[in-house]
Amino acid sequence: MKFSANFSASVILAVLFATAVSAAPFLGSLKHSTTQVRSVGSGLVVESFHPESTLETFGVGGIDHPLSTRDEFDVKEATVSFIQSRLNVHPDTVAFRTSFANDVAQHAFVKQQIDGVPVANAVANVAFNKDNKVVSFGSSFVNPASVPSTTPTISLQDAILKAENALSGKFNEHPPTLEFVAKKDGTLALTHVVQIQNDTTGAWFEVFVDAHSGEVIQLTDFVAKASYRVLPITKETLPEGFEVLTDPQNPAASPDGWHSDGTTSTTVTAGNNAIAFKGSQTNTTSESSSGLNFIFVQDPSQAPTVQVNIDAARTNAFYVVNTVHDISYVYGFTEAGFNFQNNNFGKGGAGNDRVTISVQDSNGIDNADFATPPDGQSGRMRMFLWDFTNPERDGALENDIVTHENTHGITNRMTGGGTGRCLQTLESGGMGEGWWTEHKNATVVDYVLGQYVINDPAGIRSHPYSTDATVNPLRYSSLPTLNEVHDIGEVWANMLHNVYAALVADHGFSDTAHTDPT
Ligand SMILES: *[C@@H]1O[C@H](CO)[C@@H](O)[C@H](O)[C@H]1NC(C)=O
Ligand SMILES: *[C@@H]1O[C@H](CO)[C@@H](O)[C@H](O)[C@H]1NC(C)=O
Ligand SMILES: *[C@@H]1O[C@H](CO)[C@@H](O)[C@H](O)[C@H]1NC(C)=O
Ligand SMILES: [Ca+2]
Repeated sequence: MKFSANFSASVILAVLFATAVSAAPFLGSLKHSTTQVRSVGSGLVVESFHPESTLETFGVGGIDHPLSTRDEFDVKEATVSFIQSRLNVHPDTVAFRTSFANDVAQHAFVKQQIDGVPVANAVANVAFNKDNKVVSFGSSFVNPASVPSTTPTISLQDAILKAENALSGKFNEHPPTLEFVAKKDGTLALTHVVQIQNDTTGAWFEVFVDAHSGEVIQLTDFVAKASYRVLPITKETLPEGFEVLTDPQNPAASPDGWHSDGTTSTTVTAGNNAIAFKGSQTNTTSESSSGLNFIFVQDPSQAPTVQVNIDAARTNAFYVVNTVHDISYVYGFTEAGFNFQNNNFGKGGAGNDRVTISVQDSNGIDNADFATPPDGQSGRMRMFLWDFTNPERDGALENDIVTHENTHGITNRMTGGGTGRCLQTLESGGMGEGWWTEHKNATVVDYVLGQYVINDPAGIRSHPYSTDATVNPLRYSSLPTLNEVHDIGEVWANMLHNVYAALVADHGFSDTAHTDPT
């Protein structure tokens, strides 16, 4: 159908939506699910709007679509005719975009279109089963109160300038489009859609500039944010309290973040440096409630094995191992230094060896371990439950234990050229002990390992690590009397603690030491 812009829009809308059943209303009460406020660039605040969506499911058997009686199934025609009948809209309103099929279903995706212009934030999806019946239908189609002219009054060139200034970046030459955006007040805006990047900050936005007013009215942030509810790396044990951290990764060490190897992205605790799981290595999906939001509120009154506590534990272990990866990376444990990464980004060393973290591993109790095969094979971390308390406690929630295990991997890889063969004798094995990350300031306090899991302030070693010889009398000369790897490790750890204290006394403490090795 071809009409002049204003005429067609109002007539089509009036007719098409007169009896619409599922076109989304603009409800102010749906604030949290429909709007995203972002502060960007030079003080600009943009409230992006995503119309409410409806979802209907029709059981595994599904329901017919209007073209079901035809011999040939055409996913495009079936989708368009189903949406047309379900929403009681004209076929021209439904712009088929794409589809894909897997073993059990075929999924089709469409955009709403008004007068030939797509509505960027009004979409729908239909799933068909193998018998070509409709099993589910989701829609955020809108019924706008008014439609502006489809001829821009602001030129594309001006829109690009606006976007570049507002977002502090450069237009990246990706072909711009002209699209409608449904606004919260029920109106539509015609927009120039351009991509803006800033190579320094890594920012990458899709910017919707109103083609009549020149205002930036909507943003898509292509840089995925990840949030984790964890015990931050400068805290040692759980009573110090969880915090929600957003994007804690260091781009200098993990250029594609913690959930991508450059080719495959995930929304679970799996990425280029580590994968954390309970059960099998593929069993990471249930923890991912929405996107990259790993917000699981650990419940200390319940067993560590209830789902939310498993999820909290693998989130924390994943966070700690990735953080230790990023810290050790800037100090030289890089791809060429035989570190643990799946993709080495062409920077040397052997890849495909991210750390596998088995939380609540069923093969042990009251312990944890780390196996370090040669560069090119994954380091294997196993975290066990501790049964000193009721309910039991989870080693994955005590940062010093996770860090301690992880540093076995670092010391075993950084000695002997990545073979994992070097620290095999008793004394050298002990040298793999005793590294930690919880220093907060220049005050070097005595250090206790494992006090949370065994619920004893003295921890699991014979003495706290201390600069005070009356608190910890262990010296290098103690070694000949010791015959167990952890006992020997304690001595080395205490020496390391004293070296650290001496360095801080001489050079001071740096708040940015975890990201800035200078
Ligand atoms: C990118 O961001 C940096 C830091 O905010 C800023 O100094 C620079 O001007 C921006 N680049 C462009 C092209 O706007
Ligand atoms: C997956 O993890 C759950 C706990 O989150 C566990 O009960 C189940 O046995 C695991 N399944 C496999 C196949 O490992
Ligand atoms: C300094 O660090 C010590 C030990 O980590 C801690 O107990 C203390 O609260 C910290 N002080 C400040 C001001 O953060
Ligand atoms: Ca490696």
